[in-house]
Amino acid sequence: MIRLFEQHYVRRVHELAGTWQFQRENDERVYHLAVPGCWEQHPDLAAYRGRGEYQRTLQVAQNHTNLRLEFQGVSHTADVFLDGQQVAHHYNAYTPFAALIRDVAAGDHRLTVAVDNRFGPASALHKPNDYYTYGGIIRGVTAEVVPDVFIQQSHFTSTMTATGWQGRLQVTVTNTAATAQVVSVKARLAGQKVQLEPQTIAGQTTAVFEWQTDFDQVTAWTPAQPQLYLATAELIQDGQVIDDLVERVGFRQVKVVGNRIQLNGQSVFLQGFNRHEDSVAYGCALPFQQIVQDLDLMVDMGANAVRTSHYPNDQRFLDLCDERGLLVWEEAHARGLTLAQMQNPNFDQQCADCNQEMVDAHFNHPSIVIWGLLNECASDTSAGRKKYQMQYQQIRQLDVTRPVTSATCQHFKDQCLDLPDVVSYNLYTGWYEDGSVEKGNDREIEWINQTPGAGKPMIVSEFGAGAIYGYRNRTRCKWSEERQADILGECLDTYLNDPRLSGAFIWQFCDCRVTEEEWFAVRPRSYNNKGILDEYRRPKLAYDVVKAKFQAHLKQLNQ
Ligand code: ADA
Repeated sequence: MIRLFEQHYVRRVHELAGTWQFQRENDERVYHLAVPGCWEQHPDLAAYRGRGEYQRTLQVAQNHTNLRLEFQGVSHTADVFLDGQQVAHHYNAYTPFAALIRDVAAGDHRLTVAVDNRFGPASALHKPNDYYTYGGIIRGVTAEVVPDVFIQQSHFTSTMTATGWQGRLQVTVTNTAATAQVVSVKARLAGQKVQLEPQTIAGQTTAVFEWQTDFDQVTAWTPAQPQLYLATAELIQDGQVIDDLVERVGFRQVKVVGNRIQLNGQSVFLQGFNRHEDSVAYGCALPFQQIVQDLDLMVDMGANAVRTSHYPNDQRFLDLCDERGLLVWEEAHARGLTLAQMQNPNFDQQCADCNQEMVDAHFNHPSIVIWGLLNECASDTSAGRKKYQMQYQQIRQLDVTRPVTSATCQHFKDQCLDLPDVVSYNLYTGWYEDGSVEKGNDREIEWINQTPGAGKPMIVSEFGAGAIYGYRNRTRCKWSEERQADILGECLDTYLNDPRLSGAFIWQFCDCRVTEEEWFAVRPRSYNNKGILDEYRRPKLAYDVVKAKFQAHLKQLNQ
C-alpha cells in the first residue's frame, strides 16, 4: 500500500511488493528479501554496509507500453536497470523518484535495482550518524502504464477569503512524445468541476493547467475536524480520458503573524515528538500497522504535532496525519553537518534535490504546516550561512504557503536567525548540561531577542534525556527511567507554560538504532536511548509523565 486513498482509476498501477532476489556484491548467494524492506532484516545482512542487487521479473502485457516505475524510497543510492539498460539513478533514501521507459515490448523483462548504503565522499547527507542508514528498497515500488502525455503532478493551495475559501489546483502535464500534443484537463473538487482550455504541448516539454475558484461551502481542515476532499484531475485527448491523478487535500491556511503561528487565523501551539522511522523488527521500512501504532501512541500521550526528524517521511504516515489532524513539521534530510561536511562538493546538489523532491511529493498534505531544513548544521559560520540562505530561497520558491525553520544548537553564536520564519532551538538542559531548565530557557530566549530572530515565533525543537528500558535505580542516576521521567517533567512544566513559545517537541518518540562508527561511546547499545518508548514500543516511566502533562495542556489549549 503506497497511499491511503486511490490515486488512479484510469492509469493502470501495479505494486511491485513481495520478495525480490538479492545478491550482495562479490557474493554468490541469492537471498529472497522483502520489498519494501531493509536488508538488515536478514540475519546474514544485519550489519551489512555495502552494495547489492535486487532483481525481479516484470511482465508487460502489450507492445509499445510506456512504463513509469516509481520508487518511494531506496536507501541510499539506487541505479535502476531494465533488461540491463540503466533507466534511473537516485541518491537519498527518503525521497521518491521515477524512471520512464517508453515503448516497451510485451513479454517478460528483468528489473534490477543496484542499491548502495555505503558512506564516503559521494554521499554528503548519509553519513555515520545518530540514526541508522539502512540498506535496501525501503518503501513501496509501483509500475504504471502511462500514455505519451500524462499527468506529472497536481498541487493544491487554499486561501481564506471573507466568505470562505479560494482554492487553486495546478496540474502539471508532461509530453514524452517527440511531437506536439493537444490535451485538456478536467478537474473536480468539493462538488465543483471544470474543463480547462486545451493546450498544445511541444514534444518533450511540460505544461501547467491551472484552476482557481471560490469554494464557499467547504469545511476547513482543522486538528479537531480534519476534513479532507479528493481533487481529481483527468487528462483529455480527442474526447477521451487518457490519464488521471487524484490527490487528497484540505482547506486550511498557515501563517506567521507576529510571534505566533496561525492555522486558519487561530494561534496554535505545537506539542509533540521528534520521530525517527525506526523499529527493531523492520529497520526504517515500517509496515502500516507499525505506523498506525506510532500515531496512536503519540495521540494517546496528548501530542498534536510531530517533527519528521531528520528526513521526509513515508507518504502513508503523512496520509494518516492528514486523517487524524496531527500537525507536521516535515524536515528535509540533513543532520548535524559540520562546515567541512557542508562543503562536500555534492552537498548543494544533494540538498537541492531532496528539498525539491520533498516539496513536490508532499505539497498537498494539509497536515504539513512547517518545512524544516538543515538540523544542527554550521549556522554559526559565514560560509554555512550562505548555504542556509540558498536553501531558504529554494524552498520558498517551491512553496510560498508554509513557514520554514531550522533547528539550531549554535547557542549564542548562530548567524542565521534572520532567515527562518520560526526560530527553533534544541536544548538539552538536565541531560548534557545540568542546571535549571527554566533558567536555561530564559538565557536562550534573552539571546534570541538580541538577534534578528527577535519577534518571530519560537519553538523548542528538541529536549529530552536518555533512559535504558527496564533500568530502574532509586538514586535516579542518569540512564535510569526515573531520571528521564524527572527531566522530561521539568522540561514540560517549563516549556508548556512559557507564553513566549509556540511549540515544544520531545526528543524523541522511541529509541532508534545509530551507526556504531563515531557514536558507540555515547550511545549505549548503539541506540539513541532518549525514546519515551524503546525500539519495541515498550513505554518507559516517562510515558505517563508526558501523557499527563501533554493532555492537561491540550485541554487548556482547546478551551
Ligand atoms: C540533537 C540532534 C538529534 C539527536 C539529539 C541527541 O540535537 O538533532 O538528532 O542527536 O541531539 O540525542 O543528542
